[in-house]
Amino acid sequence: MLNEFFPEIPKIPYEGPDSRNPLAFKYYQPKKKVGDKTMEEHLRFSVAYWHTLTGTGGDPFGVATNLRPWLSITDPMAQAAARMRACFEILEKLDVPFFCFHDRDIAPEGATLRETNRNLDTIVEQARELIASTGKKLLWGTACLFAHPRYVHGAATSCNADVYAYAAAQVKKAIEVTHSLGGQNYVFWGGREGYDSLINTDMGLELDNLGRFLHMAVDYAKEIGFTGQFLIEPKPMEPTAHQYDSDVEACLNFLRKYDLLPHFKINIEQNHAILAGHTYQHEIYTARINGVLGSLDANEGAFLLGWDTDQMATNLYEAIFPLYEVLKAGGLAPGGLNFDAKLRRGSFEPDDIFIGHVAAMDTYARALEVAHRLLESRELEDFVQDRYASYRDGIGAKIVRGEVGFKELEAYALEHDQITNRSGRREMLEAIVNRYL
Ligand code: XUL
Ligand code: CO
Repeated sequence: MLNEFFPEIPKIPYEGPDSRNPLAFKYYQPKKKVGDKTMEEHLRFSVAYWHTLTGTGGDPFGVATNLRPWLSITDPMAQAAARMRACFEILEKLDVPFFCFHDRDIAPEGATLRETNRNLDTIVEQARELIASTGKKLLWGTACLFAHPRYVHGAATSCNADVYAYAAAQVKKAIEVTHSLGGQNYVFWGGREGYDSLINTDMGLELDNLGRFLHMAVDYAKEIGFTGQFLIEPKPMEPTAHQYDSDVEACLNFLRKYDLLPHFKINIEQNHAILAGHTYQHEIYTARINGVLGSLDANEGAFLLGWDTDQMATNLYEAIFPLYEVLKAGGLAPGGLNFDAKLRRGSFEPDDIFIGHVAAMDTYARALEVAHRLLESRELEDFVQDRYASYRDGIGAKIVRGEVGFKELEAYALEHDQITNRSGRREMLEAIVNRYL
């Protein structure tokens, strides 16, 4: 096992719920069966390279705080290589099967696009060897189309066609790299694809251009034989005032309008859902009933703050219903559960990386068991089924079968205008859920 950067951290053991060791699992047992799959098969955990390896701990008000062993290496490529080795050490010690990255997380930009591509190739070669020797896998790759100043006005929705072309070249390369590492998905999060103000924006052209861009990606993937799942990751705001892929429903509309629906599913992030004024469950449920649930970015936003805090998910209750939806959808694969989460700025010591992931993995493992028991019991399912019983026969069945119009319904209503409703029993159901915690 790799043991270069965190010699004091062992491979995280399972010690069970009574353990008081922050570096031990209380609930996550990869091979434990939950229903017909193991925890590992259900959860498909992934470490997010940008937060866990490249993140500095800096925030808009203060500089970097993270203490990381590889930061003493000053040569940028040597430091990038060290980070990649550290990534695999983390994956092995945590028993996490997957990782995700943006192209620029793993290798630094050079002076030219050619040099940048060469840097990327060098680190990708190293990643390929580490994948081969450890059996770890790439859940998804993506391109960072938002950090560099060239993307100040967006990438595929930039007002500048040269930027559009550069972004296309970058995504082409990122898809090639993802393909070459056996990546199972490729993500498009609309970094700066949106607007700050409509006063200087041609929204129609920008959206048409984004549609064209994604078609080019689909065509190119086909050309090189990349069969991984393309995913769009919605977010309503930040960094722009309005992000075009604002929530699952907006993405569905966009994908339908531009004939992209057959080629894309959705990667749903908790913090983005709550910024959109939705729950995580709402977004996953919406994706499920529209057949586009692709993958999850599992994190937690601060409910009192209006920005993307990307906290490690440790709130058990908040994790249950997302997994309830995943179970109802029949699972996430080839998607997974990516910890797009950063440690708090104050949690800056190297072992916080492990403590944070163990806490989040245990949260999701325990939530999975709760969600599974709840679903198996059918306590909520039966209640909901009964609540809509009026649509199974009589006039309701005719509505569902499309056999009646307004005239027939008016005739029915005139004869049945004394209406009785039944309680929705929300509090009773919430108390039922509490019994499963
Ligand atoms: C940004 C975000 C991204 C995507 C990948 O809010 O979530 O890190 O997950 O580009
Ligand atoms: Co994300």
